[in-house]
Amino acid sequence: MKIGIVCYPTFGGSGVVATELGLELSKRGHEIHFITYSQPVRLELLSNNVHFHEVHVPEYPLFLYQPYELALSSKLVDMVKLHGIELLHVHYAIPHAYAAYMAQQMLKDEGIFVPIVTTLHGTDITLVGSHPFYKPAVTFSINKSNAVTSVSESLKQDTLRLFNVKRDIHVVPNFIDLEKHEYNFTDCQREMMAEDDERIITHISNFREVKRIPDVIKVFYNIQKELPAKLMMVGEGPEKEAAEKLTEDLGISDRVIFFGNSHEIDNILCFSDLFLLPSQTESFGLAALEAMASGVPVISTNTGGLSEVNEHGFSGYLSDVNAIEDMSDNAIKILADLNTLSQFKENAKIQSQKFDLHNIVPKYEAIYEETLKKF
Ligand code: GMT
Repeated sequence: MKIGIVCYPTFGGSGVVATELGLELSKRGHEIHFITYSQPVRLELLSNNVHFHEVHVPEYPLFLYQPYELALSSKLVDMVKLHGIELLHVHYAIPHAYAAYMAQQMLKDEGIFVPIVTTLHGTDITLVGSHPFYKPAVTFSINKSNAVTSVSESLKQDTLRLFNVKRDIHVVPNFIDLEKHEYNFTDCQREMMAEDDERIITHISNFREVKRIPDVIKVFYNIQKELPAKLMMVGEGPEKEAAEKLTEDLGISDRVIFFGNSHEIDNILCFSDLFLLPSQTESFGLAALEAMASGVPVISTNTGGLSEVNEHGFSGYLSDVNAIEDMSDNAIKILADLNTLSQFKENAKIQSQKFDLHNIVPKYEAIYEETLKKF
């Protein structure tokens, strides 16, 4: 199949999933066209069946806001015509599903029909999408898509609760390439980061409010009172500065490393002992899955889709949002004893196998085939 993929090309989970999906589909013989405003961060290699088409938004002084949706829908029309793209798979409803629908209508006028598969990722539904400002456009875009998928059962239920959706929603969980995470502990130069007796705790996110960054620091503060430990904070975002200040106020700044955005996530996870994800809401929690695939147990909240990813008492523990003491106690329970820690590390790997890309990507292929058959 010739598939056009539209996504946010940044470090966010939806862009990562879209990119990994495109790369795997290309290995399975499909021709993939990424159409977005810059080359997706995890898209390192282009080949004869992986293409990237950049959407330019010409600056025009009359516009206070440059119209990205317009530029995207025009680019989609051009690329479908030029490359014979048979199906558009758009990740994140806003504004991608909306722009794809406009492109579909323009193409229809020229006698070309291209179906749209929309994947809902989370914040497009739970945070941004349900805002009264966007709700009519998001409802419209979901209902006009030819197939809709969501990354967890919890997100599907949220979508049905928050929007008047008339479409079936297929749950296709996020996935992981397990081969990429087959590191040996000795490969990752742990000694550069911490002493042998120190435990390494890691958090990776885009440091938005929804991630509850202060809770990460507070849980770590409690852990390091009981055990020698270091905290690796990976990512950039609006909450980062306040987090740095909090570590100083708590007198633990010498034990916390802020990496910023990193292309070495696999390496950081390789030397980590525990992953913290105390989010307010999380439709799936791809970062937690990546951690588990690297053998890192997860302390998370029990919100949204996290309980579909992290298994309480097996791959880690789940607590209520804001339950700092409970999260700290659970973390210490895992970290204090080396046998317990290695059992949880093993379990985390086993849990991640449920999301093996070889089992999940065919689900998308089946949806594409079924959708194409209808038209
Ligand atoms: O929250 C983020 O880190 C970014 C956001 C995005 O849209 O890229 O992530 C959402 O999609 C990811 C991929 O499906 C999920 O793993 C995240 O849980 C989800 N974020 C939220 O629901 C807050």
